[in-house]
Amino acid sequence: MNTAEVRQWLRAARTIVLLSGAGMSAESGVPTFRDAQAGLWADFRPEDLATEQGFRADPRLVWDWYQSRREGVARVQPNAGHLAVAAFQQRHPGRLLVVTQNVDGLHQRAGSPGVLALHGNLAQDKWLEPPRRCCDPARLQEGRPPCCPACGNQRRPAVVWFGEMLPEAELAAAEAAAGACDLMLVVGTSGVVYPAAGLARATRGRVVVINPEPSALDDAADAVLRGTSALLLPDLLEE
Ligand code: BJW
Repeated sequence: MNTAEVRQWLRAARTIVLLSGAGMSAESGVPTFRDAQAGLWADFRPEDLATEQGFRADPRLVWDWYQSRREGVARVQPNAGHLAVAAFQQRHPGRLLVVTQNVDGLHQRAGSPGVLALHGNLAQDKWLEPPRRCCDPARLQEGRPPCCPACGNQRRPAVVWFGEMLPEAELAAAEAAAGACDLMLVVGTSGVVYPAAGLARATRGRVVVINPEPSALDDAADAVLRGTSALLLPDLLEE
């Protein structure tokens, strides 16, 4: 399968969903999760960092890890892949929807409208426990993590950890769009985390995987393009 044929599919597709994962932001300098050497989990077990139990067991460790990622993301910029997607959306309003597992906000910063962020937002916090009357995000006791000075309720990153439900409205909209689209671009994801990965298996349209390495969704693809998102997307989406 070559890029010319995929470009033809893109031209013919009335509705396109782009499902992105951490690899989409790799060329911006954001580490992926599962890269054995440089990945975000290279030195940790995922359940120690990306679960509520992990946070409760060591809130400072998890808070500091997210703070360091926030600082990292604040220093980087959307790459040529993000920008090509946003430019395509501007030229073809309503034709391409971005559904992302990423929490880094780079699609949004590139100018993509209506991004469905399935795993939350790294830049935001929320309460660990349901907020009580005393819990006011404008009046926090500083700390790692900060907390409510009256009851001690802690702030935590507003991301979706393992075992937690995805935001209902975003997931429902993503499922509807995936089910109905003519073409799905699956970009930079290992395809092992559900329900996001299931979107690529539930579409009635063609599936194109863009990834320099094998992924768990290759078997669901009509075409697999072995290359990086910042190189391939500008080429595919130029018209
Ligand atoms: C490039 C590149 C370049 C590199 N260009 N590409 C069905 C079956 C089995 C298990 C489950 C199931 N349904 C649900 C589950 C449980 C669980 C799950 O999926 N577990 C599996 C891992 C086994 N799912 C959940 O718990 C979800 N919740 C849920 O289902 O709720 C209902 C429920 C509740 C209670 C009980 C049961 C069900 C929630 C999942 C939340 C995932 N959260 C994280 C952390 C977010 C916060 C944070 O950022 O810290 O989301 S985990 C992490 O993985 C993060 C990512 O979004 C997600 C996906 O990772 P991604 O993006 O694919 O990154 P990598 O690193 O894996 O891959 C990068 C890829 O890029 C690689 O392929 C590279 O080759 C490639 N690449 N450079 C293009 N330049």
